Amino acid sequence: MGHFRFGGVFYGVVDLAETEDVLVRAEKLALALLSGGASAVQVRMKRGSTRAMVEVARIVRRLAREAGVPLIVNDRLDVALAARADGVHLGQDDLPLAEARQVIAASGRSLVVGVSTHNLEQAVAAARAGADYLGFGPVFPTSTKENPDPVQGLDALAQVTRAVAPVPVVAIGGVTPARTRSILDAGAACACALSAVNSAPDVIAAARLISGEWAPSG
Ligand code: 3NM
Repeated sequence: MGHFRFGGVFYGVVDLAETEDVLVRAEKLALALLSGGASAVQVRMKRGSTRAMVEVARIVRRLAREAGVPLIVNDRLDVALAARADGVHLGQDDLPLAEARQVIAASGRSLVVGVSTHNLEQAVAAARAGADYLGFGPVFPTSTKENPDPVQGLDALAQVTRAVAPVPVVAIGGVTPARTRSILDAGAACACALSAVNSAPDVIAAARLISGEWAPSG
């Protein structure tokens, strides 16, 4: 598969930190992110049962399909396949890319595979290994991720986007509407915000502030 193309610049994450009411929360948050113009939605559940993850992914998949945007499942290729997601996003400690590709090939399906990277070396390695897109961060300080890697900054982001082009880079970590322009100027394809959008008083409005920042063409 060639590298992936996002239809816009906001990558939304249905991040479910709690284990209560996940189905209701997932539906509500996914709807808001999609209404706010997300061009991809990821389901991220660090806690909770595998069964709940599959149910959540199915709910979000239905909404994403209606909106015409891809659903990506974080960490778990089995859940992505079971819920017929469009892609999987792998961290540095998850299934390695080559093994993930083998499992996907055996399933007879075609999935987008994104890989989280936290420095230039990891980014170049993931691009060489054939990731469809890269996550890169934390670009700015974040309090959402447990044990985040060292903050990379905009200059490192620009270096990475140049080094891995044309593989699209999704910038993550401390992303806000106000920081989106600088992120896109550094060459990122997408800005991925968790707390700045999902915890905003008006999630749709916060998402729109990011998705409205179209990247320069070319
Ligand atoms: N991954 P917020 S930073 C999930 O560096 C995640 O790869 C990161 O949350 C990475 O937008 C992060 O609230 C958390 O800072 C991003």
